[in-house]
Amino acid sequence: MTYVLHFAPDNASLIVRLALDHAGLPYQTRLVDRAARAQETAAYRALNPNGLIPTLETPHGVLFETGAILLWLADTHGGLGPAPDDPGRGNWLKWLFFVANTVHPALRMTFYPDKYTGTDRRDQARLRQHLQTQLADHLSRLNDAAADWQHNAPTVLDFYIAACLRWCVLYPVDTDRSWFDLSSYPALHATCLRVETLPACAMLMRAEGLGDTPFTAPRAPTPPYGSAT
Ligand SMILES: N[C@@H](CCC(=O)N[C@@H](CS)C(=O)NCC(=O)O)C(=O)O
Repeated sequence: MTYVLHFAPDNASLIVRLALDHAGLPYQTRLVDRAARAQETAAYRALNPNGLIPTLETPHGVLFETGAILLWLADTHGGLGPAPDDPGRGNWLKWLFFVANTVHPALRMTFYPDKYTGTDRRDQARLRQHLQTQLADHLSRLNDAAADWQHNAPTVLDFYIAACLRWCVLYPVDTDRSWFDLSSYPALHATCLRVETLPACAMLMRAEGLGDTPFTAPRAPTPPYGSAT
């Protein structure tokens, strides 16, 4: 059995796709049709009870949560991050968990504020503004700590960070996103550039219609099929 990646274009599944392609691992894909809210169906929830994307089917069971999938792939296959006995492993793990536990959830709340505050638009705007201030701070810290997590070879953490930064530029589509400027974070910009030049990124760009500069100068996706939101 090869892996099966349940994905939607420009969703967090793109990070797992990058990891699979970078490691040269065979996998199939299954589109989660977000336009039809397929992530909420009983069939999808049987795989991922949280109803979120991505999900990865493996010979050892179904995995969900982006950070867990990335760490599992890195540990299972190597070449995607420092091995458990690498002296740099601890510092790398700290920031991997920071991105998975703090940066990604904060972004998620800016994308779907209604799921956290309810339907009042002013509450949603207040939450979003507060989170964007926090995110700018989180990204500064991540930028300043690059020596801890940027390794000689790209790791799944580079993929995770590049995706989060892309989303800062593009989402939510109907709001002011001027709080974010990639050039303010030189180390994070370097990560975007590094990821963008990988063969795995060329595969991702084709598969999900992410344009020529998906991380350094993102544009709205034009996926061959499926929808991002
Ligand atoms: N903590 C989850 C978050 C994943 C997540 O927010 N996925 C988004 C797409 S990028 C999603 O499924 N959105 C659909 C929804 O919330 O209904 C993870 O890391 O896998």
